[in-house]
Amino acid sequence: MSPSRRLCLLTATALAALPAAAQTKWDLPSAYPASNFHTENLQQFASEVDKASGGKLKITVHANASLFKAQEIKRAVQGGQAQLGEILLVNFENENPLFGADGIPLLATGYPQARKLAEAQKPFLNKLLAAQGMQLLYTVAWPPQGIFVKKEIGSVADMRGIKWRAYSPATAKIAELIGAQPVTIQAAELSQALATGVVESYMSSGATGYDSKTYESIKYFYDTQAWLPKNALIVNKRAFDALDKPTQEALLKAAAEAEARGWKLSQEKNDWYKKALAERGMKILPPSAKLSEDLRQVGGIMQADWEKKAGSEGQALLAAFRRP
Ligand code: PCA
Repeated sequence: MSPSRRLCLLTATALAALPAAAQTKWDLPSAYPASNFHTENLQQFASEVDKASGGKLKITVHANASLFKAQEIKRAVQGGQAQLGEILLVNFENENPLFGADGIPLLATGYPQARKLAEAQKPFLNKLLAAQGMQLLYTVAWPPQGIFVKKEIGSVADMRGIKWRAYSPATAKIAELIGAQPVTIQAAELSQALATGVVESYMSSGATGYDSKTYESIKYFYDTQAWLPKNALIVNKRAFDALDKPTQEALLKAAAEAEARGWKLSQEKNDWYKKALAERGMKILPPSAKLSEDLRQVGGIMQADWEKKAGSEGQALLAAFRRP
């Protein structure tokens, strides 16, 4: 065989082997239902990565905590059991208080402030995650958090003794401060906990109220707009580094677009979710002056606590947030 013909054959063999060898498959565990706006955003992100990488990177979204529980996703990404995953940042406040800056009641209310807090928090998250072998791809806020409760309330004293669902250390702390009984339950198990009476009240967004069919057992939602916690999409650094340069760029570009789209979706769907709850029989009410004042006091205690734990880095984060 002539050398040029041998080269030709080799090239043909190499090309034939290329599609299979060059395709990478990633798993993306998430903790919320497929119809939730965060998950829909992840799906779109995955299909855009597929397109932009020419089919080289295939990401499968595993919704509703079907692969890992909400609290386990971060460790799974760190250990490489999943190459990337969506986490709720405030769940990791006990590991480092900087993860929980967006869970402090009434520090940042409404979308413009939440955006500002996200920008202030980002460099700290980048650093924390890098030290753990991971990288931040994007963050998107949940809609503002309000109180789901079975009866009308005028102050936090009206919630004393009730069974309160917590999703994070901070929401458990609120229960403690108002004299309620906290039970930690991830979103994927909330509708069952409500139906069986394990919990009778909680703070979260209209989105989770809708996803968990809370209107079937609870009639009141107090729209306190107390904070906007964020989901974050994180990737294992080794998995990221193993991608070729164009695929890495495709991934980062799709992530930046998903971040912009996600914040917009969150804000647009906030009203949609509240309307959907009202149509299903819930009363959506503003908090009374006394209830607002009580929550402000709770927030003050929690912020002081957080500042003590977060030290000088916490101060730097708050200064960045307050910078005009
Ligand atoms: N929903 C999630 C976290 C914040 C929110 O709005 C939950 O309730 O678990």
